[in-house]
Amino acid sequence: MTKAFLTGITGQDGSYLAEFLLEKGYDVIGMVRRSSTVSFQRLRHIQDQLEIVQGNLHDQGSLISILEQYQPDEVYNLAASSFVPISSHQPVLTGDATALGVARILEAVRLAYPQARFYQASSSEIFGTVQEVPQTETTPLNPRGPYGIAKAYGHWMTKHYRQVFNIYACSGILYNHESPRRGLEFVTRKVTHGAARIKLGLAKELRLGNLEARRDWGYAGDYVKAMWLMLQQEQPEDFVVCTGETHSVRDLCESAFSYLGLDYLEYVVQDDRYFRPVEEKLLVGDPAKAHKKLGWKPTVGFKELIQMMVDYDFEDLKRQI
Ligand code: G4F
Repeated sequence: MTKAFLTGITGQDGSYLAEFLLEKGYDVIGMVRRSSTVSFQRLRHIQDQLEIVQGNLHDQGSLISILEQYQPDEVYNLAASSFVPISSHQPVLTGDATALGVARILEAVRLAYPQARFYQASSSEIFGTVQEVPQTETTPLNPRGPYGIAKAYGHWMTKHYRQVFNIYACSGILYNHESPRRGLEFVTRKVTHGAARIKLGLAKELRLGNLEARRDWGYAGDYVKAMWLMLQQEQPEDFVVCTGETHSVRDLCESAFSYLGLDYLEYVVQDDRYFRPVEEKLLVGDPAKAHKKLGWKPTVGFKELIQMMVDYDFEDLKRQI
């Protein structure tokens, strides 16, 4: 049986990837940090098929022992503190987990099981104030803010271990990817959940930041397939993974509210509290390399994605009333 080891298994991407790998017949081992409140909410339907191990990206020894014990064929490093604004309030913690955590897990691979193939969850945030539009795998990195800077470190370390230690290591430079399993603090889910609450009479308004901010939003279930494909190639390489299409937060509101028969202009309020001090503009990727070399293409478009999320939130909230 092919074995995969995942950090970040309890998150959105971890749950979709675990599901995908189980369907492929993998033995899936997921690392969780010990805490009194670990949430397995996204894994409940597959939890009995997973092997859950205690470990921590802050603890080098725990990573080495896991790699020694399980000798996984594939390692997916998905764990990170993923909400960008929080990283400005916790720059040291962000650096320790999202940057040094990558070095620690790569060291564990090198020392304990260098045959493993390694996937690093890189991010479009590494491009920061973009140096070209659209961004490709060769666009210079120019991150701003602790999150992007930490992800850029992880990105370069992955390249370093590939080039210097000959480890099959690659980074997926993923643009925003969403689903009904997205955290409520991210704008897509905040909007779909907020619109569903208003429709059900549970709220009267939705307070958001910059409605003109634009992002490339794809479906997380599609993006985990690209992660897996990256580890099935002959040579390890980095790939930009995105739809190549951007929409504004305003478009997002329009789609979600109109799907529920509502006019977003009557409910959405712009609130300074949710504006970012610096807004990344023109984050637009070119997925041509992933299309060509991986044969990967997104299957869920923007409107379909938003409708899927609204449907989920509406039904879920209705059940709770
Ligand atoms: O949903 P967001 O918080 O995602 P963001 O910051 O783009 O980061 C996500 O995608 C990155 C790239 O894949 C990942 F690296 C990262 O871990 C995370 O998954 O915000 C999206 C946009 C921003 O421009 C923000 O200013 O929405 C704008 N926005 C407007 N009003 C808001 C709000 N964002 C949030 N979270 N809340 C608002 O009220």
